[in-house]
Amino acid sequence: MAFFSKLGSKLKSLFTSRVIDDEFFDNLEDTLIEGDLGARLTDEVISELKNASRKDKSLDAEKLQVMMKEILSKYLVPSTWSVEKGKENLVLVLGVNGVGKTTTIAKMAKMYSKEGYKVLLAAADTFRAAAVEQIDIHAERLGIRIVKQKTGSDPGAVIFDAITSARSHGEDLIICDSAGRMHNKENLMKELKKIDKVIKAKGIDEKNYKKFLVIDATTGQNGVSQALLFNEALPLDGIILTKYDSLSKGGALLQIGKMLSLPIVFICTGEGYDDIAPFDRDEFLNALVGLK
Ligand SMILES: Nc1nc2c(ncn2[C@@H]2O[C@H](COP(=O)(O)OP(=O)(O)OP(=O)(O)O)[C@@H](O)[C@H]2O)c(=O)[nH]1
Ligand SMILES: [Mg+2]
Repeated sequence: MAFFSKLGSKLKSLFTSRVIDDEFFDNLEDTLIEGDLGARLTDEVISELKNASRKDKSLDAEKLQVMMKEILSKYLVPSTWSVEKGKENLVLVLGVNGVGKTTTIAKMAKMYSKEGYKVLLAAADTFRAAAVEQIDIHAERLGIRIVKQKTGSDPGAVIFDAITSARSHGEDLIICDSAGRMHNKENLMKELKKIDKVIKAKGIDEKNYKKFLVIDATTGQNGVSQALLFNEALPLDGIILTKYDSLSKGGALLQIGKMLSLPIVFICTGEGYDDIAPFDRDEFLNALVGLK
């Protein structure tokens, strides 16, 4: 999968064109801040690299670049989640409006059904007009069963029905859409907690129930606040990064990793159904620090 990290291309030219001096570190610092790594993580990277280069004068730019990759790698944990065949698995997809929840759900549905799983979609974004229709169109195109009610109905009830329905039809994976916006943030968080209660009350095994937050790679710093907010309402199990194909920087993912140590499940790089892949840390970091 090809990544186009803006941060990566800046770092690549910085690491190849310069001698290691104060100006280099100043430039590096500016680039990392601009790439959404945030002040704390940037400080950590700069001071570790400065220390290393002070201790060992023979460290060239390339070695420092590799070192930077190592520093950052501890904040990106690949997910070990997998769907357990023959069991009830449920994924609740969360995120603010427009990040790519519904598109990602369609991608996951296609991917897992291709792998031989029986997938059921739950249209639990009942808040936004046309949201039900949107996921329904994907279900139709992909030939995947969907449980839905009309706009304005209770999202918890939709998921309740979906679980009941999956039990009688034998689907192994239920993927639930959710609203990205309500009248206000408090309402949204309250609603999500209610949904979570319904899922637990239905007796889905906790180890097969996952709450994944979708983060848009182009939003930068905002993605960090979103992760903190959702995680406070409902403890998250992982992050899905979308839109890592346009002018994204990707640094926010590292900040989220540093603050919440959440595993990264998938990276999405386009609007097509197949533009999704499990998170590959090495590949991601090479692109991010400009090593490839
Ligand atoms: N370039 C690119 N676009 C994407 C990606 N994922 C989603 N999109 C686009 O982003 C827009 C919003 O996607 P949706 O899936 O509707 O987002 P959502 O989170 O469900 O939005 P709401 O239902 O309004 O909360 C659409 O135009 C998608 O085609 C991606 O990985 N790359
Ligand atoms: Mg949607």
